[in-house]
Amino acid sequence: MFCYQCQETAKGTGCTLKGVCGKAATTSAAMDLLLAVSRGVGIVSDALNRAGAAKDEKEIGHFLCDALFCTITNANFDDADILQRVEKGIALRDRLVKLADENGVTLPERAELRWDGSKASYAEEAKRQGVLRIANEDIRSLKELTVYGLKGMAAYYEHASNLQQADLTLIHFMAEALAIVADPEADQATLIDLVLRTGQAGVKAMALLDKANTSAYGSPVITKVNLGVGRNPGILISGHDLHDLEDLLKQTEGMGIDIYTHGEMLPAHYYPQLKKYAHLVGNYGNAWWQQKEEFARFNGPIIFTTNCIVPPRADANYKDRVFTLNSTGFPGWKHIESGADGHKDFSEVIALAKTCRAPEALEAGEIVGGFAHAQVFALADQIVEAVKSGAIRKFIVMSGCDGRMKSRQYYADFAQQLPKDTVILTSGCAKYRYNKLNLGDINGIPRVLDAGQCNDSYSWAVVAMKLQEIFQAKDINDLPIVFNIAWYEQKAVIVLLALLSLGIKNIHIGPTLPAFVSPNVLKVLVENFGLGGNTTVDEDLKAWGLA
Ligand code: FSO
Ligand code: SF4
Repeated sequence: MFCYQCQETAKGTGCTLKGVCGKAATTSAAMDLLLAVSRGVGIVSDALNRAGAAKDEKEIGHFLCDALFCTITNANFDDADILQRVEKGIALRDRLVKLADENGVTLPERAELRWDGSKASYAEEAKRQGVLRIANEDIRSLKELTVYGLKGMAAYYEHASNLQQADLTLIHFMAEALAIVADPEADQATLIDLVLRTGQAGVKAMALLDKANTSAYGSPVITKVNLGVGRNPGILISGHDLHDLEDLLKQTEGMGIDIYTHGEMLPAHYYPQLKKYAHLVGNYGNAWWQQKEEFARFNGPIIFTTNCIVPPRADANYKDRVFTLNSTGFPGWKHIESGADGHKDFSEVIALAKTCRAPEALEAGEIVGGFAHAQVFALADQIVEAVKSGAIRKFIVMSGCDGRMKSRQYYADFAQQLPKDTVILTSGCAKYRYNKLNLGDINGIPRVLDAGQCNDSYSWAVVAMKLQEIFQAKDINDLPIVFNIAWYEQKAVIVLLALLSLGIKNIHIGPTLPAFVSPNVLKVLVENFGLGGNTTVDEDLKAWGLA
């Protein structure tokens, strides 16, 4: 196997025997195969799009998003579940090829279309279709950068489509991008352009999800979230899909069961139409990587709506109480499919919860969040005044992910050592490094403003554009905002590409630079965008004039 798509990749270069995330070589092969089949579907769909031929757009969109999403780090560890997608994909590809034939559409000569899809050749084909099939490291780097961006975009699209939002141009872009990735002749200039276009499409995908979430549940508002526990049995829900949480809240109302969020689901508490449920009682625990210890003390059922899954220890006391949804999966865990009406039936989870003890408290107190763009705009006068008076010197966007590496202590230290006249703008699970540090406020404005999930980084781009307008700054980079982003998986890749496409420069990413960015591609990113890695807290504070 070879996989270097996340920040924790082995030795900072690539996982080759087994993933640091727990991904087995067989799972990696199944994912390589699924990505190849997705490229196949992309190639034919793209050709049909260009010819204006009618086809089942919903099926193609669903297949591509689900396939890409399930190969994201920590989303799916179930080989059989991944391989049934391969089978589905081959059938879809072949149907599309037939359609192309009937419509007189010429298809390019590609390995992804030549493979017959026979089960006997799975292992052999997976070997041919891995990341290292591309010999030139710069071409490989640009193609993988695109694919990882597409994975993040697919995840966001899936959530938006669960809330009945759609944008066919995004699905068409995914198909086109996959077709270019499959083209052995695609040169560096084409691929650099493709990376930037992926970022632009990423902005659209995040805007679509923002619209989906806010039109269904209202705009996030300032909210205090309880960190303690109650006496009722609980159900813990993790991941990003708000629609699944709503289904669960509706089905558990008045049953004496409390619902707790974990990890990236924390921002659900900020939405008026979700926080109105009295039995959505609090957030339990921290970022994804602490789940083994935290789940062991929860006592009730646990639901994964999306990544990030950490494989449990063999003797984990919770391993018979976990359920996966959507594109996620884990061998031995129960998977709940959506019904024909797009809703999920949680009765099995609820029946189990009734037999469980209440959760054990991990901590007590409250944290504050809910600062997505609408809430920040509502406070605009106060914020602008604080900037004009010098009470706020700088905003530091510290969005992104948390992870296991010790070097991530940097983010807690950086937050703590920031001067008191600075405000942290955050989103994603990176916040767990500093959202409980009590960093105080500036004239009533908290020094850590949490917009929400990783996709809500979109809010900070919207806020930056608004501030540019208010301060009549010529360039968005003239504002007192700097970006110190923590990354882990591929959703952070689409967030980064989206920020770059909006013209934001001098972004620092850490705790390490991506292994999949080759030295030459890095040079392009440094020269054009001033992108760089983080260094030490002292040096970075100095570089931003904050020491
Ligand atoms: Fe994973 Fe975290 Fe939200 Fe990331 S829980 S790591 S960018 O924030 O994506 O899924
Ligand atoms: Fe390794 Fe990350 Fe790939 Fe898992 S997702 S196999 S940890 S590079």
